[in-house]
Amino acid sequence: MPYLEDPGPGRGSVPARAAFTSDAPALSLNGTWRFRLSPGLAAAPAGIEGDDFDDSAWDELPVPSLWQLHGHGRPAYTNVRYPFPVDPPHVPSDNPTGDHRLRFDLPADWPAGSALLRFDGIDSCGRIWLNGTELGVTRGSRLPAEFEVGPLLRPHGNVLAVRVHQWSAGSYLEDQDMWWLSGIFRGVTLLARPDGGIGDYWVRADYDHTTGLGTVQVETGPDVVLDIPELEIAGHPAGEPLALPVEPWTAETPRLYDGILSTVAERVPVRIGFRTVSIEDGQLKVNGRRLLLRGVNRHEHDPRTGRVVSPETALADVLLMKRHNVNAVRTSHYPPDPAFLELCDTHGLWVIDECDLETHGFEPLGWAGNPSSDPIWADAYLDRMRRTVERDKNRPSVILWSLGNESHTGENLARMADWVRHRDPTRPIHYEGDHECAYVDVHSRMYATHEEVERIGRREDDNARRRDLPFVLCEYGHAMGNGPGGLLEYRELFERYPNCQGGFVWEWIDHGLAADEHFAYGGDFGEPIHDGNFVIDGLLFPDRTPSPSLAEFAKIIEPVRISAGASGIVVRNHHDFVTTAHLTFTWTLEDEGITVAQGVLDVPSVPSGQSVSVPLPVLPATGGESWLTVSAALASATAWAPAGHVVGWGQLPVSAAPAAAPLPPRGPVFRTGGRLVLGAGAFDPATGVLTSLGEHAVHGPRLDVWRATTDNDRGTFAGRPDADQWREAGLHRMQHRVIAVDADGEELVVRTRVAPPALPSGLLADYTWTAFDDRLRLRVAVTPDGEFPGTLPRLGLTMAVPGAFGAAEWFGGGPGEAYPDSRQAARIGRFSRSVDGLQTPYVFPQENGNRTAVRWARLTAPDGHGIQVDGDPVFDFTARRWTAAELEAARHTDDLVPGELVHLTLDVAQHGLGSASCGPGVLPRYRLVPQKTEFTLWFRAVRSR
Ligand code: IPT
Repeated sequence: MPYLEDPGPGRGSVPARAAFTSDAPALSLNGTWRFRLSPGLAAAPAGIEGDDFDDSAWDELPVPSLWQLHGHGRPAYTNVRYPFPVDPPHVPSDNPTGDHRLRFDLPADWPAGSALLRFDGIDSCGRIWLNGTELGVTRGSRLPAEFEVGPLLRPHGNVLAVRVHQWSAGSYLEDQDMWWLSGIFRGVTLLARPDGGIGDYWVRADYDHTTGLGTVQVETGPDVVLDIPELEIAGHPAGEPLALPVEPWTAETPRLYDGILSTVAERVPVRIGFRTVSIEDGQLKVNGRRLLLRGVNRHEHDPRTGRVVSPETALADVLLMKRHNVNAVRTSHYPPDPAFLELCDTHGLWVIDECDLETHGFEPLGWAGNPSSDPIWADAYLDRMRRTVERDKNRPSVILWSLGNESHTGENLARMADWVRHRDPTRPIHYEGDHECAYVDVHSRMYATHEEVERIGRREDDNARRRDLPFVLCEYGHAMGNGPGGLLEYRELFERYPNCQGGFVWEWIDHGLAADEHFAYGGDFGEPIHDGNFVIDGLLFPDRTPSPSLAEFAKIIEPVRISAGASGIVVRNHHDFVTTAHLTFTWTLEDEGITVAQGVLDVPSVPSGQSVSVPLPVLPATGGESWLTVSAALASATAWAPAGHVVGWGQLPVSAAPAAAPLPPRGPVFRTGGRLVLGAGAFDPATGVLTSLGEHAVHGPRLDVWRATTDNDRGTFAGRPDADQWREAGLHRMQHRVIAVDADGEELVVRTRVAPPALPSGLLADYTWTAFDDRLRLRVAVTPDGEFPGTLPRLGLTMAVPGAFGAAEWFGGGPGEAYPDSRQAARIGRFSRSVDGLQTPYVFPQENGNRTAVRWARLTAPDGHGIQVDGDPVFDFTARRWTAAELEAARHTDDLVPGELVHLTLDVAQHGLGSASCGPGVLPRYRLVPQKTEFTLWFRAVRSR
């Protein structure tokens, strides 16, 4: 069988073993290689393995890299569909083939004897030669392969040739939702293997929480001894169990003991974490405690290098996760670069380590021909699982093995599970696709609705086996574009039902690729079939700037929750293990958003799962609306954040805004110069629309219910998309009919009907303007007229103001955007941003930037002049340099071109966000159903203080 179409594992490599470093010589072969891309195997040059092959005309390419990101070929994105005919195990003859060559010398002191050439990842299939001899073929892109090369090495002028094919039989097993990219994308290393060295090892370190004793026993070769200086262990025969009092490893307390495994020939540094994973009473536990997984799904992604992720980038991910209260990672959907897992050990993250396996492209075919149940693939499945487990078995952070993703079910998966259970009985098995839970230890679902999670929590599942297993959502909270909404309600379920042990938000980072002035997504490279921006669904933007959803998630999963109680401040500790002794509590009193007093709050140490109530501090009197903010921060620096880093906060209302003294209205309305004038406002007599406020030209406010649809508004997973219903109702093109402009008294009353073309239903909107001192009060009454179906995107006003008003300041919810079902991260305070800084740059432009619960907002020009809007009591607003229609039409961030005006939305309500791009829609309580609504806003021209 031609090797490209061989459904089995690769060939020629040595048995899988743990990833580790030692004091034996090692030579990194990363760097600049020679490279040539051919359109297929037939067109590839012959003899590339030869010493005298002339590659001087070839290009240079860094290794590791993915060649499509270095000007050879183009990236392509599909989610589920294979971009080639489904004809397993065959692949197209037009199979981009990248030949890589490196000439290298050995260091002068390189020892004779055995040496392994290690490839940490080649996508998708590599054929390898050293000094003219073929070593073998790799498959399993995100798994290592090592080849014995000792006898082939020469001191100088070694020639390593690697022929990499974009497509191989293995591609059928690698249909993950991500870019199709090819190359030697992880490190290449030459490792000297001393005689009598340590070929492989497995540090099995358990912790007995009932006795406080750790047990360590190393499965390795003969004559290996273990030293753990910190525990005064020296020269212990590694294979013999050792029990001693230790501090356990948990994601909250990532306690590692440095040790050394040694033989006369080799020393291997090891970091030992003592912990025991178990399933008891239908709950997943570590060291005897139930876990609540506050997790994310992490793909390896860098906007410039794709799945080539540097150690710095891996560290950035871990630090960002830890600083946002994330405690778990699912390595969707392949084992990550090994460096990432070491960071998880060091900094503390629970890991589901997932095998490199997905055959999702068979789903649209009704799973006909799915490799999971076809014996010709059985060895490949087992090989992938074996290489995953052997590589990562020493990582205490790994608490579950996952067989893969979206590969339906079948005998090959069951065999993988059998093998794991036998090889590593210490870690339970996860695989979402085993719906009957026939061969897994954990019940897992993706994107289940709140109702379904609730049923599982109540143990109402009619499948008895499933009912008694711990439950996790391996994917939920699809973070595509603006959203998700509804995370809070999932948290409530995880806290209510002990068997519902949390989940993993889909997903950590947008896979946008850096293009000239924007981030590219599917279709931007001319792919004939693609899935557009479905690859842009992370909590981070592609450049790793947090999107608002990460702040929201961090707030929802905060490990310490602070709230108002009957007799003071309630502090609840939601850590799974630690007390609050490592935290300092401080309070700040703000009067209308200005700090007037602060102090330290004395909070006794709270054990995990418990709460205390502490009295309010003595507070000075305030004149305006005031709030007490209490924060819990790290008392001292950790490896992942500085001292003072806030892990949780809460706000308590202290005093309300004083009631304003009633003022006499300042009518009547008069006509002058073809305008209607009332107080500080001038109006168009025909339309009743405000045209100036003080000295400033404005247009509007007028009723408006449209928003530039979000990915979730357009999402199809929860039935008919809201956006379709809104469009069908014509909400994006409402027309205004002026029924009457009544300017005869103290007030200006404008009656209108706002309705879509071609339809009989509409909204009656009455605007009543009254002038007081320098302010105008606007009362709006909205009444649905006729059968108004479904929901509205938003309900409020739009208004255009001069483009010079580029600075915003507000008192209300902030600092970030918020929507009804995604507003936990918004606190009440006084914030300022430029208008440009109010925008959230979603890679695929859409509604964004809404500030909620706003008491007042001011927009001013550099000279301090501007306007202020006051709520009665509150409103939501956005301010942008383009209209909602322009935002809706944009496809990339740089399509948004600032216009001459600033467009404001001033809303009484917004429809929720939901998660329908891949999950449930907006929960009933957050749906904006049209009904008779009245709201009031105040307007005035200001000069900022
Ligand atoms: C699920 C996949 O497991 C994941 O890889 C990703 O594609 C995600 O959806 C959507 O972004 S698959 C599923 C919802 C059918």
